[in-house]
Amino acid sequence: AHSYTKYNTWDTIQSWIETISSSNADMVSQEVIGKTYEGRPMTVLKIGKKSSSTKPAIFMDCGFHAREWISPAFCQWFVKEALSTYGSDPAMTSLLNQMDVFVLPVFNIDGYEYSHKSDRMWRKTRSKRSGTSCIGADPNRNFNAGWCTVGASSNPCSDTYCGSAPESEIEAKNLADFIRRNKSVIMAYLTVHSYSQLLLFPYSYTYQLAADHAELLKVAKGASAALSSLYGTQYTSGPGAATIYPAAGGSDDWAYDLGVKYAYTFELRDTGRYGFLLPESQIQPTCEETMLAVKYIAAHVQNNL
Ligand code: 0X9
Ligand code: ZN
Ligand code: ZN
Repeated sequence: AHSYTKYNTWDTIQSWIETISSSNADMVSQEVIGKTYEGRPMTVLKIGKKSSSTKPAIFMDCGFHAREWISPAFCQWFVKEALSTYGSDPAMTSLLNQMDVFVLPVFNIDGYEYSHKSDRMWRKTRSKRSGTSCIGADPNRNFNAGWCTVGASSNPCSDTYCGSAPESEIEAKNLADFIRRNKSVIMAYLTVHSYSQLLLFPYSYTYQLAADHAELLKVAKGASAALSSLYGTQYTSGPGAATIYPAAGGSDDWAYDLGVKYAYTFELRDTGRYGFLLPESQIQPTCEETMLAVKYIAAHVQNNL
């Protein structure tokens, strides 16, 4: 059965998507943005008060990397929290009245499933290619942002394989197509990973500072402070290249260069004690503190529409 404090399997998440949509039909709509390599539907949930005019939006995805299980857990938590606090929490109410939040609960569904069934430490997609028995590409090296120039491998057997071309992975193409299609309304792009307790923003494919560096840093610092106010969890924020490592082909850099100014990558708990194997007992505190950071960013975006 589905639980917000457990790591749910894809089947459970898929039925949760149906249930949460039908029981909140006034606030939630679904769009299948395409299928994964193995044919699973990638469903984006649009959360917000229905409106006759088109609303500006925030896009958030989880589950890029298969083994980062806390990430899909956060997207599920976010949807629950958004729906259950709309109407009582003034910030959430105002946000969802004025904006929509697009949530893709699991981006790399095939990999997520594989990490449950076969290899807990799987990272990549599950696509096959000719000439090698190695499977998958790193979806966060597969976007068209300095593609495969740094911090990525052209070896299909590597965990950071950039793929045969930008958007060679169907999941990356589906997401990029959705964002291109909705470019005029998407004001922020949030992508949730683990672990290291970082809040990163462009660039990662170069050490050059983003044109909006000062604002991105200020908002990241504010969001990190909001996050730590709950349990004292410390986050470091900064541009990806200088803060974690240079790595090209990421979705954050790609979205930013497309024109989505507020492009952030979260690296959730912890700093390495459990790493990707974060105990289920930490799902609730991790999600509650991360909500504060996401809401901080959302409020800033809302104030700058
Ligand atoms: O390497 C990554 O893709 C991310 N770290 S992880 O441990 N979750 O794999 C960091 C992504 C930072 N952004 C870019 N490299 N564009
Ligand atoms: Zn990751
Ligand atoms: Zn809560």
